[in-house]
Amino acid sequence: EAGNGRIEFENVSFSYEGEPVLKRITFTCNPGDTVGIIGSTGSGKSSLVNLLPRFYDVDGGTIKVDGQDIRDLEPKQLREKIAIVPQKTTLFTGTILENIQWGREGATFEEVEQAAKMAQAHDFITGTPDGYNTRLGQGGVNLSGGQKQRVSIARALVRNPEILILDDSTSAVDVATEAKIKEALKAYAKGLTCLLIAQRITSVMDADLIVVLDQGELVGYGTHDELLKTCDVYQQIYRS
Ligand code: DUT
Repeated sequence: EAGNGRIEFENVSFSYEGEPVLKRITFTCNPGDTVGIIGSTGSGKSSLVNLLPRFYDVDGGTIKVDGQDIRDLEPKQLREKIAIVPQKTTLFTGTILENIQWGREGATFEEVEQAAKMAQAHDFITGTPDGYNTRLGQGGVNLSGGQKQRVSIARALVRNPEILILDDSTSAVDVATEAKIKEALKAYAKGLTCLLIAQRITSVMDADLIVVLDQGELVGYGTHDELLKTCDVYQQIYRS
């Protein structure tokens, strides 16, 4: 019954230095679900997702992945299950291919291409002078913000995770392309649980579940339609 990519937060509390940033957060993501996370700046969205790869550990409560407390997983197991595209993503001086392979150097060209297609990066990559062998950075090509974000998503996908975390990773991508990325993630054969932090409400409206954070508290948890009826904070975000 513990399927692949199930996430359970149980009464999770967290603080950096004293000041509580997350307060008794409880929610569950089912395998294959896309879960949107929304809330004003500083509400704790990044902190919440950064607990999953154990960039930080909880002060109280438990986070389980596929039924196991993440503190009981080997770092290697955790890295195989979870891929995160951080808010500030970094591409290095090297080819686009090398940048996508980073973290899984053994990935074949076909795997890289498949990941790039899902991330809606393949078309602009093949439009650059040397395609996947185009060099980025110093002495090479500079990509736009949205293109960099898509290469970063491809880099996460090539690792074949069960859980993909996108921390504001489509903020510079246009709405139509973002929709295509989300479609591709949904269609992914193996199933992929996706946590999607976004500023735009349109980015999360169609998610299976939306988590609404406000000053470190979970103030809403449901679908768009449910939250419009039940969650003041969500209504405010929707109207603004
Ligand atoms: N915070 C720290 N240290 C850090 C990161 C964040 O003290 O290294 C604080 C800032 C804020 C709270 O934690 O008061 C939550 O920050 P977080 O970045 O998790 O919030 P967010 O909802 O992701 O904000 P944004 O939408 O601006 O990214």
